[in-house]
Amino acid sequence: MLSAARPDLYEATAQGLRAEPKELPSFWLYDLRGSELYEEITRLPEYYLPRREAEVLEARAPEIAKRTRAETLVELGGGGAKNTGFLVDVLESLERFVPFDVSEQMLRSSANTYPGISVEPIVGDFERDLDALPGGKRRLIALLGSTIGNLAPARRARLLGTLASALEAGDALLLGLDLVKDVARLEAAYNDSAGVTEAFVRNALAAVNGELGAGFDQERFAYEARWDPQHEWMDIGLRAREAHNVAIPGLELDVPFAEGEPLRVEISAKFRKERFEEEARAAGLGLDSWWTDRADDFAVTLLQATREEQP
Ligand code: AVJ
Repeated sequence: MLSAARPDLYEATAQGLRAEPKELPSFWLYDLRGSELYEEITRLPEYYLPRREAEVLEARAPEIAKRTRAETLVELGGGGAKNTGFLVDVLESLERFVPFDVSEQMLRSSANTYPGISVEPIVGDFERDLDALPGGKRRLIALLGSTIGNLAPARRARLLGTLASALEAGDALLLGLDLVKDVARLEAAYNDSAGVTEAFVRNALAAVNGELGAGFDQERFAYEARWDPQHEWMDIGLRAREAHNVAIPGLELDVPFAEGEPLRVEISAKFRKERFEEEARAAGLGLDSWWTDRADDFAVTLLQATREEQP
């Protein structure tokens, strides 16, 4: 599975490095080391997301259970997101838990067992392999942690559309969305004082060096995570400290960087209710519920396919 995905990854990597501005697919962030660092991020005082989401899920799990009466819970890209536990505990009708992740390693390490519930992991990329979703009635598909914020708008629209067509009557989608807020708090969440987020992002360079024999020199890049007010996303990556070339033998590529040139490694979009509702509607999804924590930092939203002709 993974090796089948690599040619696409290499193609996307070459394409991103030739693009303007330059970009490295965020896939490179999540190797074993990256996943460990992400775990560490979720415990940082500045990184409020998982705690805010936990607050909402803990408070609303009974209501989610009542509204969905889910028999199958699918967790997309769940590696590291421990928050599904709140749902499993409360969904009385639950028979099956399906963690769905690109990383087999991640699936193995997070292979919780729950009494009376069959755990059926799927190794796959939720942007490509949703065909692999198991059938059955009353499925609840969860994409938590604001993971959807890593997708640029066109990719997000595509994913929401695919999910809308995958949902049958009685199924529901549960999304965790980080909300637009005070810029200082957003920037602090991605510029933590312990430097863990920087290490996490720099690890993407190390991963490309390791797998493609690339010559990224950490010293020649500075870490940068800043709020983009126009797109309302955090723009996260590295910036060349000086003009230089990076050889990538595995891609037969030599990448020139100008002094000060940015290399984006990920975006993390932040959401607003009205705009997201419109985005969902356009994809064929209707909002059933929208819950936030007391501070209005983070939203959890429950959606259903509308099955109406799109204009
Ligand atoms: C896992 C995508 C939700 O965007 O906040 C955390 C990844 N990157 N710190 C996010 C991340 C830097 C995270 N998500």
